[in-house]
Amino acid sequence: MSVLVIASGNAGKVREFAHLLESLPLEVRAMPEGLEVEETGHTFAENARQKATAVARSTGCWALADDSGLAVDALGGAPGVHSARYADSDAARIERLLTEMEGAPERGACFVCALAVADPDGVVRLEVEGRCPGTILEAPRGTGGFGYDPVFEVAGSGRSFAEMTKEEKARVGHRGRAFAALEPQLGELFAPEGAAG
Ligand code: ITT
Repeated sequence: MSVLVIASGNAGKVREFAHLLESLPLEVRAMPEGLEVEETGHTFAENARQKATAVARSTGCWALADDSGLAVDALGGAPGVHSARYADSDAARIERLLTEMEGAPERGACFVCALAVADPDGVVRLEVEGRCPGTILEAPRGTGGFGYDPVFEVAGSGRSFAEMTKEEKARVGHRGRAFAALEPQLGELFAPEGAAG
């Protein structure tokens, strides 16, 4: 069975991928500890490519990377590709976002997820993007998920990501949507005959 390394140090993402990848004939592995990849891109797609390539080269395995974040209309698209660097912890990131949004009448936002798959030589073989529109709540709601989940209400659902089960978030969320586009291509790449090594 081919090995696919999840090129992410974010435990929340890794949990979601473990669930999303369950039915594929792949041995899914975590990224080696201590491996840090610089993210210098200006887009989610560029950063996803950088992470996939670096982790594939350093492990000699196929690698799946995710670069994602929250683009808030009232903040001109921030925190965007800087979503992880916005503050030091999930709680501090949420607090900063709510402070910057205080009194904002327009609370529209969009979660974006870019995925890239690199082969063991570091060549990017697959790329997709998924989006999920919604609004920023005035206060956190729910206990599930990770990151900004408690303050992001999914358009048309009346619920935050943190109030959804992992199956629901996988169905409507940015990562689940990106993965739905990737899955058939991954299936082809790792099909039993002529499978990628
Ligand atoms: P890796 O680069 O190691 O994967 P990271 O946390 O640094 O981990 P990113 O650079 O892609 O990842 O930053 C994305 C940030 O956006 C992440 O830290 C969360 O704060 C937020 N984020 C992404 N997807 C999210 C989701 O599904 N729910 C809540 N917050 C999310």
